[in-house]
Amino acid sequence: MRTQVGIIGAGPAGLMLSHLLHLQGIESVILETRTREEIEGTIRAGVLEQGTMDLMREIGVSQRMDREGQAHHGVEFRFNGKGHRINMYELTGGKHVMVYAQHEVIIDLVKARVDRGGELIFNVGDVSLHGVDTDKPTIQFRRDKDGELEELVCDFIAGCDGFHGPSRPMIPSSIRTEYDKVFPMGWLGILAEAPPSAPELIYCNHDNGFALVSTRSPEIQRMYLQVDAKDNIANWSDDRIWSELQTRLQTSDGWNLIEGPIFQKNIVAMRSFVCDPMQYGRLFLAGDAAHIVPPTGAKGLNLAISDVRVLAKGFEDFYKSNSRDVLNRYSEICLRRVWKAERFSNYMTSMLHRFETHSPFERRIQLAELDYVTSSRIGLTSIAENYVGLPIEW
Ligand code: RFL
Ligand code: PHB
Repeated sequence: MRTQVGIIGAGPAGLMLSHLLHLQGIESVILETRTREEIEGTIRAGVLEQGTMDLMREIGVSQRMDREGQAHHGVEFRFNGKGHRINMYELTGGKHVMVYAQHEVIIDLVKARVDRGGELIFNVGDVSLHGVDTDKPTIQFRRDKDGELEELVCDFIAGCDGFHGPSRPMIPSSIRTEYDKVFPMGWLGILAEAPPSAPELIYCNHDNGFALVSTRSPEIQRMYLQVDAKDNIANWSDDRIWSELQTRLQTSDGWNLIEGPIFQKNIVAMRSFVCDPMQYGRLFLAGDAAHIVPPTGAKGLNLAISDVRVLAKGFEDFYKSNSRDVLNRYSEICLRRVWKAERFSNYMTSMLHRFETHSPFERRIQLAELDYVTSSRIGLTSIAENYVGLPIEW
């Protein structure tokens, strides 16, 4: 088998890249270890930046997002039992975010690829990369996990295979620097059947730890609680979760958190990670394969999308004008934006969570930081500008 761009992984990065390439008349094949049902059912991110939303519209995959997604013009920071609204729309000159779940984006992108005859091979096994520093890199794999070993010959390979995929280790360790920070806390996330308790997301700092109120639809709500990274979900009964959410989110103005049956709960670890460079020979990494952010800034999925935007442009220039300029600078262009998203995610995480190691002095500094950013126009604008998403600087 042969193709122009072999894509490993059908997450947001791989699917979006394949669709962008298709629109430019460039062929690709996606190889994915999981089944279509699995990728379409995995609950992850929820917030799309303005740029991600604009791109979905530009490429004709936004019908359901525009119908079912929720445009949010503001976000609340809550601390000391009081809410402070950040009016992103006004502060950024009309930009906002869209609350639309990642698995819905996946469903829309898979459909767009399948409807246009795109080649997506699900449920593959034994995926390995070969000759990434030659002109004809190849990917070996088995269909249905244990079929015959097959080979996909490519001009380029896009490693969109997430944090644990086989692509990143193909960049020789002698030229690869990995920057890593593991946080001592995790997020316990729930999905509950209940009406929304608030019109916008609430990021809450409390003495007991962070809490986040998000949403999925008028009937389904998504909430998170800071827990210890080593905590076990078995320690968290539904009653304990609600009681802790109620405590952390309580205000003095009569605001009410609406409870309902919890039908999904899990704990996710929090880390920051960056791989530099994001390319080697004819291999290009995109999304979580190259970098991870803690979820506090809602940036992971959006970074995956901005990476493949740059990569698609690089391939377009290569095939249409034989120019390698963007491809050569791929890593440099992406990392500039990636590091700013790492900075913002790290900042939001530090400002909003409780750290065991904080002295009473550091705790007061944290609250002063929150007070400053929610009361100064410059502080507010900085949060708003980063939250709706920074531009790609070519
Ligand atoms: P993905 O989504 O991990 O997709 C990688 C795909 O590669 C496949 N794969 C392989 N395929 C073939 N061969 C192999 N050997 C393979 N190994 C792996 C995997 O099966 C998978 O399908 O990476 P991608 O495309 O880079 O997308 C990144 C995003 O998924 C991720 O950054 C976000 O989910 C992070 N994130 C959030 N991002 C946001 O922008 N906004 C949010 O609000 C937000 N909230 C979150 C989040 C992540 C969370 N978790 C679970 C870590 C909330 C949470 C709780
Ligand atoms: C979500 O709705 O899953 C969500 C929202 C905001 C975040 C992270 C996750 O910062």
